[in-house]
Amino acid sequence: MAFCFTGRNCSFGIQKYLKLILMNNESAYVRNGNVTPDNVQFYKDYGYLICPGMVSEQEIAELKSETVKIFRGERGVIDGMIPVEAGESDADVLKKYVAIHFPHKISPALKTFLGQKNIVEVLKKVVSPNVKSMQSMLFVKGPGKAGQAWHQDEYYIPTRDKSLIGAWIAIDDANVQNGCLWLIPGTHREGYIMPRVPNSSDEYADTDVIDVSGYPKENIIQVEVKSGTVVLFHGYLLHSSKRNKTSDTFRTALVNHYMSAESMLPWDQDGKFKLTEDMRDIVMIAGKDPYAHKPITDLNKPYLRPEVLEIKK
Ligand SMILES: O=C(O)CCC(=O)C(=O)O
Repeated sequence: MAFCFTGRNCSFGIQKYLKLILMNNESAYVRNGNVTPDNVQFYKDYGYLICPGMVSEQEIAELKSETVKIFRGERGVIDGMIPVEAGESDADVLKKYVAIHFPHKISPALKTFLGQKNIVEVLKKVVSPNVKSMQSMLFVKGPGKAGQAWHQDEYYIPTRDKSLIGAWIAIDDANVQNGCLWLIPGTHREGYIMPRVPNSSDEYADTDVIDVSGYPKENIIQVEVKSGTVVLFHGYLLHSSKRNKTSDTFRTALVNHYMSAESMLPWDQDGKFKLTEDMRDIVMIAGKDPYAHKPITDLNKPYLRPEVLEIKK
């Protein structure tokens, strides 16, 4: 029998042990920023890597302070922002929001952070020596806020070579209670964008979801991580996060998306922009840009994530 990566077609005996094997597999962990050949192989096989301590305490403190400034409107007021009242605490300000898309467009600190050196070193090994970034998202996900339904990021950001990768940076500790990431290892290898059905779970903000009921529960991983950990995951990997069920804890995370610079990016932002063969609102992160003869554009504007996300038309 061929080895099954997702567990969907495994016999029960194998299913039971797959999660255990993955969670205890040292190859899933990038230690001290040192990417080993086993890490690279693990990413190919299972579509994710966990990098504890990849972002320093000082960088985390800077990200926290920048998050507050962004949501207080100090980096520019974004449509939908609620004016801050005199004396309002940071927590009370942040509780009003779920996330902002493209914060690097207004925050020089977050634009610089796209090139965080430890993350770049991993990307160069698992994606390509030539890497570009096209999007960032800053989640605050305060108490009670809903999570993101099962999805694949390449549904939204289609590359031509399946090289999309998310670098999910835990600014706060993330755990099951406050809505950590959930992944189904190996699903990126199924190699296609899966159909979506209406969502009926109030765990999620989205009106649609990929039905994951065919995967054994044993193979779905809850990625509980400490602040400063980076979780890297493939653009075809099934992932989600549930509602923050705490009454007083945020689950702040910055997600930067990257891809190989060799691939063009036919991305129309869910119909927001005219579809072109290569969306050039990018930031080069490493190596050479084969398309440097084409100008870099400034298309995307930051926007606040709505509490309910409509199905992509
Ligand atoms: O952080 C989350 O809650 C969800 C993140 C996510 O789905 C993504 O980065 O694509």
